[in-house]
Amino acid sequence: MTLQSSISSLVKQLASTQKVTVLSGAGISAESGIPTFRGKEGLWKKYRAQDLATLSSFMKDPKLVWEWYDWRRKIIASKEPNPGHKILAKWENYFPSFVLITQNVDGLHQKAGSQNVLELHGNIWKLRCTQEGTLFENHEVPLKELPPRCPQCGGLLRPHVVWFGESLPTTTLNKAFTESSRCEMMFSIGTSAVVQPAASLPLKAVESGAKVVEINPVSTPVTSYSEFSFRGNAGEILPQIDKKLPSEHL
Ligand code: BV8
Repeated sequence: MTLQSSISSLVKQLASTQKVTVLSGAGISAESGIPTFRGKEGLWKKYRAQDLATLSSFMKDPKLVWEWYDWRRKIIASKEPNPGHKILAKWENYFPSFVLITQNVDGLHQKAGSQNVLELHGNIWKLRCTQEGTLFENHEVPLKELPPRCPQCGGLLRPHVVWFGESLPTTTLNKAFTESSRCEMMFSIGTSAVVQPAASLPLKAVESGAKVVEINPVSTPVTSYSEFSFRGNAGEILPQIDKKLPSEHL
């Protein structure tokens, strides 16, 4: 099947699909110029992302971990959403039921106009007091001091993200599983599908009778049970799908 015939076949099904759920990963922000988590560009100095994104790394050297987040915030602040983010923002109002679940912490889906985003792993623009749990929205680039201190109690602030070995926000995770089990079509976009429990969401969808659509330049554990698996960039494939959709959903 050619790419265009696969897209036409998908669009035929999408035109009558009421409930769509999307799981996005770092790959959807790649075309905005943001390094993915496991790609070679995901390295910072000589460290691997997954080695820095842990509570133990933070407790051992909060300044080092904050230098890494400050570096990421600087990159993200200078980038814009790409067509992939924008199509998903448009689909939020196109499909009768549309839920966007992201593993990303960059906030680009919201910047593209997505209103209700389930952020499984938190948000890099929020800081949390390690003493009192107070949350602060902070867009300073660069941060004035590293590590930043709580303006209320002087305690250490941490990024409001979920590190490896930490539990995901319960309400958000439960909603993500519920929406994955009740959708008719689940898109897995730009994720290597290795990080749990997020990576189980497409499987949950297919076990509940949904069809899975993957968009990724390479195959992943999701590929084997996808109805459609597009080997390409999200910023190119999503607009091609959108272009073929009827202007109004049935
Ligand atoms: C937890 C926030 C309970 C920080 C991140 C089984 C069950 C439960 C837990 C585990 C389990 N097995 C192992 C675990 C532990 C661990 C885990 O999953 N480890 C893996 C690596 C084996 N999970 C956890 O620790 C989770 N916690 O389960 O709590 C618990 C509690 C105590 C003890 C045990 C369990 C917490 C996980 C959250 C970690 N935090 N981020 C930060 O960002 O700084 S995860 C990090 O990985 C990012 O959020 C990232 O989004 C996420 C997933 O990665 P991807 O998004 O997929 O990105 P990646 O770079 O890997 O891939 C990019 C893809 O895009 C590639 O496939 C590429 O081909 C593609 N691509 C590239 N360009 C494009 C593209 N696609 C489309 N278009 C393009 N242009």
